[in-house]
Amino acid sequence: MKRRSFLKGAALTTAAAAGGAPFILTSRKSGAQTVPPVIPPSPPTNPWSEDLPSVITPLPEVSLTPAPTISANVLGGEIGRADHQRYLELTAPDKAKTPKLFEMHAKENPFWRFNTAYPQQPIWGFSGQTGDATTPGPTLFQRYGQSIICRIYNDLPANHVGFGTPEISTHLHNLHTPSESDGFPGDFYSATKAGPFLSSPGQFQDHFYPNVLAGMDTYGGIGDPTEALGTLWYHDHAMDFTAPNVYKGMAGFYFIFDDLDTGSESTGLKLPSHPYDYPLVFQDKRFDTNGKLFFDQFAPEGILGDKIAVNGKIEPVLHVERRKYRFRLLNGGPTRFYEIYLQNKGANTVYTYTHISNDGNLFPAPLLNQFKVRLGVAERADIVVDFSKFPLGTELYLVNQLLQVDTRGPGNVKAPGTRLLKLVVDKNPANQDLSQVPSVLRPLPSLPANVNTLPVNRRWEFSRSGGLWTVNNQLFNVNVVRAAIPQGNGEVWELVNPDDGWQHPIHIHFEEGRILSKTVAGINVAVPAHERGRKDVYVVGKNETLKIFLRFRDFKGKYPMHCHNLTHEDHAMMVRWDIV
Ligand SMILES: [Cu+2]
Repeated sequence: MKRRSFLKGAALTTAAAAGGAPFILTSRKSGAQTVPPVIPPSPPTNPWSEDLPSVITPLPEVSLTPAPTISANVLGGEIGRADHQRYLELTAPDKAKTPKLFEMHAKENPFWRFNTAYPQQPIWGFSGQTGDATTPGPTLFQRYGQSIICRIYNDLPANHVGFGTPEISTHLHNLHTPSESDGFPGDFYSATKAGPFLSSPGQFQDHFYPNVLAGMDTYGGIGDPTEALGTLWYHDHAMDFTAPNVYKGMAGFYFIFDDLDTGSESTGLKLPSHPYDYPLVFQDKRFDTNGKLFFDQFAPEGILGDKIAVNGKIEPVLHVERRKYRFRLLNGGPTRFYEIYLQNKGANTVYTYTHISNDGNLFPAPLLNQFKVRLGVAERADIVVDFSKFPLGTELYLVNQLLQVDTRGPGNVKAPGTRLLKLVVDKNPANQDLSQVPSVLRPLPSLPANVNTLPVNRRWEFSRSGGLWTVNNQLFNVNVVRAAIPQGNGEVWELVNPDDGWQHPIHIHFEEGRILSKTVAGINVAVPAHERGRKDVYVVGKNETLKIFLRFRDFKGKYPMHCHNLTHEDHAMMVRWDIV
């Protein structure tokens, strides 16, 4: 809180005194860099000049030295975290088994190229045990019922100059993860600094991801299979600096499979599978006149990117085969909303696809023949595109048709939109495409019979105060528990946006919830089909109130709820709630 009031307060005051010119101040480390009051547009890029890899490489299993321990191995270089909850019980053979081991390094890559028109420049990303950091970082392929330890080293440059902070707290959004491994914003660390709840700094943290399903204690085994997620992502969540750190590149995907969504085209649902199961993250970026990534981490309204990186590249190309693909779309922020269409080269035809999942959760039944999907920050959509209907040589584009001119929220939809990714259908499939999208996917968990008449347990109002962002008129304070929730509770929460200007994609960590009702200016409106399943990001539009149902099962400890507009989150639209 002191850091925020000092740095952000000072920046705002200075900016105001200087006639509104914003400053880039770096966190605790370096001097100020004055920027012009009006940010010029990003310089031109060379579209379609670089290919994305046709096949992604899953993060490999490794051995860890020193071996992982239940209590923090502080002498071995680990941060002073709390003990892993329920570790012995969860890693038993009949639960989630002995953990498989993985290792990642958060570090700088000095030679990243967002586009061939821009110079090589530093990004912050993740690598595996060896190799260069990339953005997005490595994709983890995991399975429910098989726990893992993911050791994350912080190798970021301690003497860094520029936006961002070299302390990290990596959040895996939205695995059913014990609090001490969840990447709580206050649990940031480096070799020399540690957040207020850690007993010491360190070079790495062991994250225990039990890969169990919510409802384990009531359902038994590894939990309720209707609570499975499929598409998750990890990203830095360091308090007050999530926006600049994620903007610098610190994010990646985590796929998780089970007996239904197996990751194989010959078992379970037989959805298109690796290498035809492909992640795509969209991130809005702004570049200065030299083509260097630009951000103002002290502007509480944030920065609207005018270039959209797709997997870390502006206007890249993906070569595909004439068959079905599962694309896992993610809005990686910081600010923009997207509405994604598949369009032909002449920009006069849009094609349909099958929408199978929202926020990583398969629908009970696929939404067929969809033309569009809208994504607020951190929302995910899995879509299946069948390229077999296109002749060899066809060029297609994923486009964004949602206009947005400021950071408040999206405007109208307007064709033809902005091309984000070029898809070239230039190969016949090596093998017959046996994948399918069955008419039944994953059933929804049951809700209490009286869920629609249950009283509202908590009401959260997201608004603006003194130029910053508040929840129930308060800024985030990492020490204040705004809700102490008994473990096992099911609760009804109201998310309220009283403002007619801004839209807030609200993320609640830990368990998936359900939207019970939506009202706009007091009038009940229908919940759209793709929002009727399970969710973990709830876009609260202008003058909107959402009533949601959530459960808080299996683990204890501190978790946050926050706006996932990364700038709002840092300035400080977040609350801490604890399961007790
Ligand atoms: Cu917001």
